[in-house]
Amino acid sequence: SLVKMADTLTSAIKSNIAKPFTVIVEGNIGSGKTTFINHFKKYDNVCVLAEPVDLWRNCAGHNLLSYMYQDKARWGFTFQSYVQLTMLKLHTLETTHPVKLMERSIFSARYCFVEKMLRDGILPSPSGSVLNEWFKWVIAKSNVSVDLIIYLRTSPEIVYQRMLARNREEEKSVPLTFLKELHEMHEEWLYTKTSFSCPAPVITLNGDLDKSVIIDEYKKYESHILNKAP
Ligand code: DCP
Repeated sequence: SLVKMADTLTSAIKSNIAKPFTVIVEGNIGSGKTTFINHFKKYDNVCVLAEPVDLWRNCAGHNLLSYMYQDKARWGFTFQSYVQLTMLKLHTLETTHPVKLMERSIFSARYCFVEKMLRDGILPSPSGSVLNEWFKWVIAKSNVSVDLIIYLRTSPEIVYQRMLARNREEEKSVPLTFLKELHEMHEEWLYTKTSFSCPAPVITLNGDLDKSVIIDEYKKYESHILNKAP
């Protein structure tokens, strides 16, 4: 009947809104996440959520990213607390698109960046605990589920050169050693899988490849990313 058809349609729309096939793109600073994400803007079945860093540069006018790099001990907690909120907003953002493509996630924030600050003693353990309790509550209570992780795997030396070339004001003081350590955080989580659990299967791409050739890499996995794999 017509009523039944309408019901089926409504629930189909609802389930689509509630649960698009969600892909997160991860990798070191300068690994090419933005380039990757931009490639998929041309597909109208994909909701593309790029550049969360722009949000972190403007929290009611405050550039938290800049504060954090200037004084990690003073602003580390504030910054990561805001990152966690912005990521939660993006994870739970409703869309009618069947695929949602996100740059970074609440997971890399916790497992790579907060974890690094904790290990370095930059984030005092009580502050880390507060962030962690928020994180655990969010994971348990909201739908931040992920279906696929694209890991842009890179060499620290290469992303360091890219970071220098990009010349982002806030990142001027970031040394190669930091990128090496952050690389290890990503490796432990997504490659050797020896630190935290992965929220989804991982596809690893060679992020060292130059912009001009990496598009071919994307294409190899396009059907997976668009959830059209046979
Ligand atoms: N950052 C952080 N803590 C987080 C997330 C990011 O300190 N939880 C910092 C690291 C960078 C900046 O924010 O200085 C942006 O990092 P991303 O790796 O998220 O973004 P990029 O623009 O560097 O990615 P890409 O170059 O791969 O497009």
